[in-house]
Parts: sequence; C-alpha cells; structure tokens
Amino acid sequence: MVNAMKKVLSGIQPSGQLTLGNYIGAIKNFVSLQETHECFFMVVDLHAITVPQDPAALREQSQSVAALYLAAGIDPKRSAVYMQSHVRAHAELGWLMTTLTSMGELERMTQFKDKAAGKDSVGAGLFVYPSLMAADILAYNADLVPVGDDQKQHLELTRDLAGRFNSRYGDFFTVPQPYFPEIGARIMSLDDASKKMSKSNPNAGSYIALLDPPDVIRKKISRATTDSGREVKYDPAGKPEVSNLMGIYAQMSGLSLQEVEAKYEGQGYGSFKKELAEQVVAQLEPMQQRYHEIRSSGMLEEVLREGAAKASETAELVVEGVRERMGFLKR
Ligand code: AQP
Repeated sequence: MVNAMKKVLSGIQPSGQLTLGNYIGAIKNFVSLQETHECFFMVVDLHAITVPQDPAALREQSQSVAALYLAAGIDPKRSAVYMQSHVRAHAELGWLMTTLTSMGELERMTQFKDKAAGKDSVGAGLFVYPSLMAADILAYNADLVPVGDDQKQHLELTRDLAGRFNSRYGDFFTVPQPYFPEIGARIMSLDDASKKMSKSNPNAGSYIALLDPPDVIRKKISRATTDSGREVKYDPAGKPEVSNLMGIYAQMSGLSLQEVEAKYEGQGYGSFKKELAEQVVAQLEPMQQRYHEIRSSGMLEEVLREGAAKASETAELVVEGVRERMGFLKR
C-alpha cells in the first residue's frame, strides 16, 4: 500500500528549559499535526552544541525535552520521537549540505548575527548550523515544517538548497513548506516586547518555563511589563506588551483575540493578568504532572531508541540517494 500521508519534521534544542514560546510556536502544532501526517520530532542536540553546553546539563535537558514532547501529547506510537545525534544521517547530510551553501547566505542569517553579537569568539558550528538544519528537514523529504517565525529565514535557505541540489543533480528533494501558527508565531519576552521569549535568556523573569511551578507562573505574569494605559486592546505596534499577553491568552484559552478584547473591555490590566495566569496554569499543570510520571517511569529510553530506528530507516535511504547523485562510490 502506498503511504499517502505527508511528512512533518521539526525539532527543539535542549539548550535550556523549554518556554511557553517553544510550546505555542512549535509543540502545540506538533501535537495536532500528528493526527493527519507522518511525523518526525527530534531533540536537536547537535544544534544545542553550537554554543558551549555543560555535558551533565545537556544530558538532563535532552531527557527533559523528550519527556515534555510526550507530556504535551505527542504519541510515540504515531510519531517518531528521538535524539538528532542518534540518527547519523543528520551529521553526514549536514556536511554535504554545507558544501552547497555559500558564505554570503550564512552571513545574512539574523539569528547568527543576534547570537554572535558582542562575543569575542564564536564557534564555526553556530555559523554553519542553518545548513545542518536544512539537512535535518531534507533527510526525510519532509513536506511541512512547523516552526515559530524566528525560523523563517532558515526555512527559506532549506528551500533554496533543495532547489539548488535538484537543479544540479536532478530532481530529488521535496521543497518543504513552513507551517507557522496563526497567533503566537512569535511570543515575546515578558520584560521586553521587542525580543522573542527565549530559553537561553539569562533573566528567568523574561520567560515562562513549561516546568515553572504555578506560583512562579503567577508571579512572572503579574510582573510582566505593560504600558501606562489600561485598555486590553490588540495593537501590536502601539501596545506590544499587552498584545503579546493577549496572544498568550488566546492560545491558552482557545478564545479569539477579539473575544479576549471583549471579555476585558473596561476592566484594566489587573484582572486580565490574574486570569491569564490561571489560564496558563490550567494548561501547564496537567502537563507537568504527566512530565514527572514519564520521567519516573523509565520509558524514555525505549521511546528514543524506537524513534531513532524508525527515523534512520527513512533518512539513510535519502542520504544514499544524495551520495549516489553527488558521485560518491557505493560503500
Ligand atoms: N518566542 C517564541 N515564539 C514562538 N515560537 C518560538 N520558538 C522558539 N521561541 C519562540 C520556536 O520553538 C522551536 C524550537 O526552537 P529552538 O529551541 O530550536 O531554538 P530557538 O528558536 O533559538 O528557541 P529559543 O527558545 O530562543 O532557544 P535558544 O535560546 O537556545 O536559542 C522553533 O520552532 C522556534 O521557532
């Protein structure tokens, strides 16, 4: 029987505690896409080491991300859940894709510029990481890539590299489509609405971690920056902080932005923030409970082993095809 399901590929770096931004921008969509697609969800440990990582922390964070995938509702019977480094095809195809990428393309990447800004020494891995990300996606001939909109530029490069390979060596790669959430494609920092919420921000008050205890979540939201007005109104240019909180509210409650606006008309920020905190807690508390059950059950190892085996089957075939087309001898 021909498998007509389209393929979805995405991943999250184990570079810190996952945030509400990672959940809304990525994981929430992973969960719904697995209903209708063949899905591959990695923990991208090879990406995390593009900045220095303490080995013990990397091990812990890797398990934490995998357990959060499952706790959020990714079903390992439906979707492959695995470590990127357990599927060797990523590193191999990453190198092959790097050789197709120009310096200029990598120099234009805004994420590289942001992450390298102000540093005396920047690893070459951080610079070439978009080529590895392209390889991750192309290794499965993925059709769809659910990501937050900070990944737009990297997705564009992936599409260019797929097209470049196809025109140089003959049609082979699927040119993938990005899949951005309608609301919440970019959740901003709680302390600065001009920056995206990010797990590697040294100020823990700037993000809500998915594993933050309920009281910490309440405190962080009550301290979130707003403006000097009192109108709960969606206006990203004029009221970026309140609009960001409204986006979170809408994603957590299932209400539309208009419904959130109507609900808090004439009420000021106090009750809005309080109820927002309760919405977030209501979503995260059950997830946290499942997370702790998964961690103590010892089931992760097997899930990751099976996920890597399933993913390798697909990715190895693709890499063989690439090797052949590029002129490598058969091994
Ligand atoms: N603030 C955000 N809003 C919406 N989506 C977001 N994503 C990240 N932050 C937001 C999405 O989460 C997925 C995983 O991201 P990643 O871990 O691979 O790297 P990142 O984009 O660099 O995320 P962080 O949290 O900012 O990590 P660090 O601090 O380590 O760099 C992606 O789909 C991303 O779009």
